[in-house]
Amino acid sequence: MATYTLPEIDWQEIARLVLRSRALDELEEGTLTPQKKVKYQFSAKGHELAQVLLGWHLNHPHDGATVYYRSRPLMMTLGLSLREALASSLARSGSITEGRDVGVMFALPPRRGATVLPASGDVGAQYSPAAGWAQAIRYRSQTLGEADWQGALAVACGGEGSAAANGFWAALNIATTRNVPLLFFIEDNRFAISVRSQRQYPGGDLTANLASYGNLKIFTGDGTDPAQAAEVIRAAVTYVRKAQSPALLRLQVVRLMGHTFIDNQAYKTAAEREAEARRDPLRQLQDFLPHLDWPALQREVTTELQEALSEAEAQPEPDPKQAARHLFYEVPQQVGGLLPEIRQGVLLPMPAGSQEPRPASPQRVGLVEAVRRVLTEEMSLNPRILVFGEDVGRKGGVHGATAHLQKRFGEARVFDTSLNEDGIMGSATGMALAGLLPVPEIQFRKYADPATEQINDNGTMRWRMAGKFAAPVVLRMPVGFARTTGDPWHSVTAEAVYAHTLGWKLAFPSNAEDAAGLMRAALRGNDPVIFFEHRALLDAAEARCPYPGPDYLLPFGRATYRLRGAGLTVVTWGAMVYRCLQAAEAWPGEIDLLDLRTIVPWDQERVMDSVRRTGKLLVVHEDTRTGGFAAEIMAAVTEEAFEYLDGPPRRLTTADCMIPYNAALMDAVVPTVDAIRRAMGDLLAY
Ligand SMILES: Cc1ncc(C[n+]2csc(CCOP(=O)(O)OP(=O)(O)O)c2C)c(N)n1
Repeated sequence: MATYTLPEIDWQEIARLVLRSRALDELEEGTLTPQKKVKYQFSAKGHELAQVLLGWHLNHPHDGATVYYRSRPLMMTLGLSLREALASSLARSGSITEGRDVGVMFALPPRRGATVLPASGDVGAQYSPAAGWAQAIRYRSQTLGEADWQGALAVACGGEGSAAANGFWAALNIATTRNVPLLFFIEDNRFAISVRSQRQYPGGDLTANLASYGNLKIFTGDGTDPAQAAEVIRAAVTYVRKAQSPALLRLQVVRLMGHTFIDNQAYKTAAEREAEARRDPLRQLQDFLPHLDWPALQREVTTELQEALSEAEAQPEPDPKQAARHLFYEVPQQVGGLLPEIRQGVLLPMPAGSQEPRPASPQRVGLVEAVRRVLTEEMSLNPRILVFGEDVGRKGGVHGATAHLQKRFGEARVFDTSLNEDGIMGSATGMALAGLLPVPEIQFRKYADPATEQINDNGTMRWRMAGKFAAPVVLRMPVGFARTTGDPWHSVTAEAVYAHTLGWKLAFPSNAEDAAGLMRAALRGNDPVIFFEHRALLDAAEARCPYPGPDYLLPFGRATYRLRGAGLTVVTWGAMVYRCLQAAEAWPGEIDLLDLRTIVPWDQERVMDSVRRTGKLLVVHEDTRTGGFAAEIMAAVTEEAFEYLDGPPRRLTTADCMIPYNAALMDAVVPTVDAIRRAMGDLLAY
């Protein structure tokens, strides 16, 4: 642990930090919230001491912490100023999220030690990103040999209620199976809003239930008792640093106020509330430090707070014109992905690549082979890329996309995970925040369902943090029906769902050349990308192309013409490209066939150009009809090119049902060549 020394506890400073948090809560509860200047108030009263002591120990420059809405004392210990805290509560500029998120939803670049990863409003979602950060510590210190990462740890904070959520169990599984340095820091105040801990897990004591969990060291203590809290927090942090293995610390604390300001705690008895008040950690700290000049300290804090309030109130309101900015990369983020270290000169910039395919040989490769080659080439160039998921290691993936990668790059970079999509995606986010480039695989599109929360939170992160944080990840998943059959589970495409998921780019290549170019663009980009690999095309003859070379990069948002014609614009993507090509053989020279290639962003300009020439539009897709992406394209064409239309925009899609197993049933609902031909004929004749 070359870079790390265990800090001495400066109790006067601990007292100041506890008092600051207390005074801030009381200012909000007593004045700012009743005045409606603060809209949501989450009091940390009763949790402060435990959090301040934790923050005190997170002094390694590569520690990472995930927090929740009650974590402000921890944030202030890690360097959040009172002015920033107040500006955040008041939704002013100069706040952490520039008024975009609730005032206690924080993140912090490293100031006094730990980086704080962007908080999620989804209870339980904070855990697996911390497991990803912990894995990055392992990878950067051991595999990349970066000495300054040695001895770092990740910590994830949450209430006892959060430990009932899926996200907690996903992360517990990921952290313990990968055995990474993660401390679960559970602040147990016995209530999740009004629900008592006995309803969260049997007996209400998390640690009793976890006593025999493998690779998990358990610590417990009273988080309101200064001596005990300090000792157990120090022991837990030291254990995780030294063992580089997970631990869970359950601290019993009290929530002295309601869940939020408007919660009157009518569900607690008077005796319970009195008992909680007697355990107030501030009172216990005053008894523990009788020689401290508490009145003087209180005066200092009051003055500081008044000054901070004036400064925060003097901050302008955020500019409404900027409200929708930062969904995608436009300004370099301070934390996450490769870019911050490229800007610091630690990493070389990613090569620009060539937009011209330059095949070295006319030999054609399949789509999945193209993806594998790009991964191999980019992993050779960039040691920050990690590939993981179910069966991707020794087996090489159930579709073969990662075959031989583990042998070539080693188990630290290419590895199997537990069957845990929530944890796969969440840990990918944490790894990306710690400066890696994760390329997780989800085995089939449908099985990304359990990862939805983490996919959403990753996608919105850049916007939520006003451009300061981002976690670029390339998330690969096979989609669509197979060559000879379909079924409701393995054949889902549902790209419209991800088109509606904020902050993700979405690639849907129809052939090997496009797949290679888009995968390289994704890996050299600075935004999260969902990369669809169509099952019927993985090794299909029609999707095979000469490999376009190790530099080829196809920027997102460029549709391509597969056919040129003057009578009808057909827009499609994925496997439907080939059905449309076949159908169009009936109308030589008539069909302007556009393969969209990426759904987010989609090439509006080229679609409009084409419609302006042909006056007619047919959109064909494999996804279901209602709310499908065809509806978006038709709406845009109606808005932008209405006066050029010589007929109603039409769509041909899968019916609103799942993909059936029986081939005849499948043909009855998925657009077939015949159905496409009929639709083309109808529109041409219109
Ligand atoms: C996934 C999800 N479900 C429900 C909520 C609503 N909610 C917010 S806080 C909370 C209680 C959490 O309690 P606990 O984890 O014990 O933390 P505490 O507030 O007691 O510190 C609930 C149900 C949410 N934000 N996210």
